[in-house]
Amino acid sequence: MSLHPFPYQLYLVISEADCIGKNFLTVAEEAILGGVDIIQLREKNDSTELFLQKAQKLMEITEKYGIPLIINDHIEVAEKVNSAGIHVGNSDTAPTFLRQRPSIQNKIIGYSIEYLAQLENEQTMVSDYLGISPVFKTHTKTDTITEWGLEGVAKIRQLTEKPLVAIGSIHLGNAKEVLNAGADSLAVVSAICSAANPQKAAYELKNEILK
Ligand code: TZP
Ligand code: MG
Repeated sequence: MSLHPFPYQLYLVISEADCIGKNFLTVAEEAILGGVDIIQLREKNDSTELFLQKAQKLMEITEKYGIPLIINDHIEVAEKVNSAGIHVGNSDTAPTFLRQRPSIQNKIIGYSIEYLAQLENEQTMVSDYLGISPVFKTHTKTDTITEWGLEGVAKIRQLTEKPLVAIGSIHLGNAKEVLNAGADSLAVVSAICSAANPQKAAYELKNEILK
């Protein structure tokens, strides 16, 4: 059983590099004002120190609005900012390890599903939510294995009762069909970070989810 319910339907994954020409902290705040329910900070190339600095600044904003902050795959940063959660992929630190680590074990643990056999492993069992990664081909992350498509989302839905967070080229035009296929939550980078008006983009996505 999951320790955490997962009432976060619109999930922003953010990095400084994905917010070209904008301040990522401003994008995050606007996204929250537009209706984002949860934010993950995903910095793949930063030193621990830089990642930590960004996480601390972002935490000030997420705390102000009572929005959970998830740290992508960096235990030390997650511990130091006391994030609400941590998200790991298939080749990162194992969720079973995270569940045993006192400073992490009560956090929300997210785990990306890149192939079906993962659904049978213990990592899936101990995770609070599963990322369906990616649903559609995306320029934002290119080292992916399976493009699940809507059929893949539906198949995963049949095989698990864990909350499912869909990610990969999700936007206003396909949001509803991804939800109808069985996702509980939609995670986006570009649809909000690259939008001319991130607040409006978040608002429209949230409205589409709630429709
Ligand atoms: N994991 C799977 S796809 C992806 C991540 C982090 C990137 C999604 O970005 P976008 O711009 O919403 O397609
Ligand atoms: Mg990772």
